Amino acid sequence: MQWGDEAKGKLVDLLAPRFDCVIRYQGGANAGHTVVAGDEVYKLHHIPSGILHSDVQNFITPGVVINPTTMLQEIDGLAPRGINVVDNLKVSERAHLVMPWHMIEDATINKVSVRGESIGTTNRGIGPCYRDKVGRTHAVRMVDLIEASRDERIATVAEQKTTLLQQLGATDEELASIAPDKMVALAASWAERLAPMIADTTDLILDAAEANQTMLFEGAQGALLDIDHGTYPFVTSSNSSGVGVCAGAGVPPKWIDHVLGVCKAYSTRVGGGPFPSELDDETGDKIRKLGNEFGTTTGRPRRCGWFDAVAVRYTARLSGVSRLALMMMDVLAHFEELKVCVAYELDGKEIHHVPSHPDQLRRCKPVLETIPGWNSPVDHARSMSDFPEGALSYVKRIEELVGVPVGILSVGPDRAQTIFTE
Ligand code: 2SA
Ligand code: MG
Repeated sequence: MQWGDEAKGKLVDLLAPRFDCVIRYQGGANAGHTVVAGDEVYKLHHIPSGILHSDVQNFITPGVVINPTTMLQEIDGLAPRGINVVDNLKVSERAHLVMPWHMIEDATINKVSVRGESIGTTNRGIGPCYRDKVGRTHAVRMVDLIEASRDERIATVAEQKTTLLQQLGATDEELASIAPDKMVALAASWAERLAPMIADTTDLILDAAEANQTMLFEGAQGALLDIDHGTYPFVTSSNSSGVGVCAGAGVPPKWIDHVLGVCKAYSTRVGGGPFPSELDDETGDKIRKLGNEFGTTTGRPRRCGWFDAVAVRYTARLSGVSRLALMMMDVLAHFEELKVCVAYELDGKEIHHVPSHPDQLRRCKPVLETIPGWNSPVDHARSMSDFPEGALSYVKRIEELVGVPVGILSVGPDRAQTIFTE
């Protein structure tokens, strides 16, 4: 519901046993989903967070971009921990591949200042891969790996990319690393290992839906990073809000009957872009420390701020959210007072929407409402009656401001630290 890192991975893992399928529909290895199971901590990037449950079928669908090298590393890291990915994951033939040249391009993009600020991408080749997907001429898809024309296709694109990257100022070393013969060999090695997982996921998912199987769609990044509806251009390159499910996974809207909006009890943002409720002070540092707010993929410190009800009300409406999951409540347990952003002041006027121009959003000053802190730990809470009155008032105020009831509260990374409100 925000700018990512709301602890979606924890919830997907927790809810997965109630579903037949868990499905990733957008993004790629820029995602960092942390799942804690007992003493084990899993950091997932490509692999859906349903993978820890052996009777759940996981899918990576056409809207996702895949770096096979890092996906195979992830699979190899899970195998010794007893997680059998190959038998429980299907990867779409239609999904696009993040190629080594996309990583080089991304590093170039990150040096470019857009409207006075760098986007601050994760350097995982995401933007350049989606750009090639939309551009069509230089794209490589999963299905290309298992077709007879593979070597020719890869060599042709590698040559074209070498010319393009030369113009972009890539170094000789970078260009040598994407030499056509190297890329052809790499693609062949990927094909060998990925072949058992490559499938027409669109067909499989439609079959499953028609057979009344249940599905959980796992978003990555956050709704405010959505390419069409987020804080453009400081966004990721996919539809990371709820509206991305149908296009990315290949399911008609009629199959979606419940949307759970995952948000933190405060706000964070990693990378560039305006952030009206940001706390560039000791309070922000305190949230970062208590919440361990550092990027799962890149380790970057996350920017921290108060809960932004203007932004979350927008994304809740956009994604059709029926229940909120309010995460990281434990992090707010040690404050005398808390604030919530209830409106923005833009050029002397109070507004209640997220402006579309980054300069306007940058000029927005948060209108803050002060709420007394409850100042006592809640990480032990296992039912609603374990929460102090102040914490419940905070939750109630967020429900009012966002206009959606809270269905789940989370007070720590452990599966047991999750409270269902009804
Ligand atoms: P990109 O790499 O092209 O998708 O970057 C574009 C913007 O999207 C942001 N973005 C993210 N924001 C929060 N969490 C993400 N995943 C990782 C995590 C990030 C990390 O879970 O911590 O480790 O740094 C994620 N992925 C992309 C990114 O910061 C840019 O603002
Ligand atoms: Mg994350």
